[in-house]
Amino acid sequence: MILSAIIPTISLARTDNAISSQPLVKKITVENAPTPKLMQKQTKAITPQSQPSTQSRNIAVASTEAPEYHPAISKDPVAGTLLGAYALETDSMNADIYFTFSTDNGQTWDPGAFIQIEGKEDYPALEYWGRGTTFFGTFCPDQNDAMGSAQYLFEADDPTDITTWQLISWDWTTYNQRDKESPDIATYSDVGDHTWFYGVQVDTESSDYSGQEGEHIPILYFANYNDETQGWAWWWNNFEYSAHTAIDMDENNGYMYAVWDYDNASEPAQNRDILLGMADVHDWWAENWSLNWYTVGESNVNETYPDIGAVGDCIQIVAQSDEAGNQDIICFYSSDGGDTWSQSTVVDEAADELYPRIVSYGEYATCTFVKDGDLYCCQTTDGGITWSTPLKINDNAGTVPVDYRTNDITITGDTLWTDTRAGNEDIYFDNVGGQPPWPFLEVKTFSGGLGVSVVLTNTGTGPGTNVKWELAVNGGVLGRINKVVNGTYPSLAVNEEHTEKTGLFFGLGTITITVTMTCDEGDSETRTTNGTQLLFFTKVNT
Ligand SMILES: [Ca+2]
Ligand SMILES: [Ca+2]
Ligand SMILES: [Ca+2]
Ligand SMILES: [Ca+2]
Repeated sequence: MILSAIIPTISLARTDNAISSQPLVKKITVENAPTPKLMQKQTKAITPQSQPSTQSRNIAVASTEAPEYHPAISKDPVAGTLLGAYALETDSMNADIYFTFSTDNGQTWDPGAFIQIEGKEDYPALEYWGRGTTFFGTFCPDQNDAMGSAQYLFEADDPTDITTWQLISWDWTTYNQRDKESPDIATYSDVGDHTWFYGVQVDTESSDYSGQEGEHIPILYFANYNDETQGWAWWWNNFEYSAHTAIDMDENNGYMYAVWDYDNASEPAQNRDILLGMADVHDWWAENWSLNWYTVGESNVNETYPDIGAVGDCIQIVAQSDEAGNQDIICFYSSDGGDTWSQSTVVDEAADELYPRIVSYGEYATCTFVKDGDLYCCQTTDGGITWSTPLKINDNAGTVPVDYRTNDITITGDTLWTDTRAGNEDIYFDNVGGQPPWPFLEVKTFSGGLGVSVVLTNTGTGPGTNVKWELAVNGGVLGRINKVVNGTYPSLAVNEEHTEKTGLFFGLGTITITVTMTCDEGDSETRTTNGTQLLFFTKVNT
């Protein structure tokens, strides 16, 4: 069934609920906010290894006799490469994190590599960086690995070339940290030459650091923007008994949104709430330690197991709710970068719907959850207000472990999950549909000569409609060069190319060449370059 409880956005209050007159979202003022602590990084080796692979409609990605579980997946939307990770338990004392990749949309998976560390690593998380072919990841250390304080950063500059993979780590026992639980990572790539600024990791851990002690408290990690050998850790003992973190970064503006469920001790009637931290990570580059905290949730309801997606100021938080006496999936959503929030229901049948995960692509988002041993997905196309009827992903009924982080999903619907159909836990893949085909307008080349010419194209996954373009040349001595040509393509197919020219013009001096493209689907492109005009001849800087 489809479910949509649309709550008015203006007051932030659930006006339909007589029990609660409290606002849904409340700002938290933190006295004596902590500052981050700095630590040198270390590196570890990665061991290549082989693994078998078989195929069906649901595709087996990793299916040894050993238990494989807690998969993560991310996609490079330009190259189309999928990178996956999962934990493999070799015995009761050891599990390792395995990484695998696919260059054919998940039909076949490379043996990849695993990271050999003593003890049981768990809960990998992966994210495409947003630029080039780079991915970053992390995972939870063993509880004896630096007392469970070890922070790991996996980096794959090219996911298809294991020799480019590396593992960086930090040992936070210097600051008496311990007992990390289940980390997540969000990436950000608009960082100029500071390419080691991967983004932000979040986790829950405990601290014995004098004056900043706490049990099960939120912690954020990020690179030192000014020194690639260092990283920061920033823990918040104001929020004890937090759990189940997730983070996403709005790639359009560098805002990060992190969530935990936590014990709202200051207001016991709230039961558990969602703790939401929002920050502009650009501030941190200047060591301007700014992070705004909010609680999200209702009185007399436990909101738990949150996940979050954010793109283009559209944010969706999905979580479990026990308001109806069983577990349902709810969504808190915002379309203005977190200024105002509303609540909707994703699914609320009588059975327990558990462990939601979400991937957001603006107004569109895909949510998965587990029910009765099956994995389901549903979508919103209106920013979280309404949700489609859930579809079952696994072919065989009742084979998905009812377990936190038993699956992961990409924006294009590529899903990895744990499945026991063959008698033990294996990793399976399927595509459940996601972001619709989309144009990506691009200026392929600029060239000079007798006038300026450019090659315009669409490198996206779907055609662009009503593509308007303009090519403008300005400058010269006394600004006398001002040549503009423009036009419209009714449709621009994927990889279709057009060469557009200014034609001959006359002038002398430095020029600026600007190309703009727009289309009805909303994609736009502006590219600028400089050149020199020598009478009839144009030289373009490349
Ligand atoms: Ca291990
Ligand atoms: Ca609550
Ligand atoms: Ca339910
Ligand atoms: Ca297995």
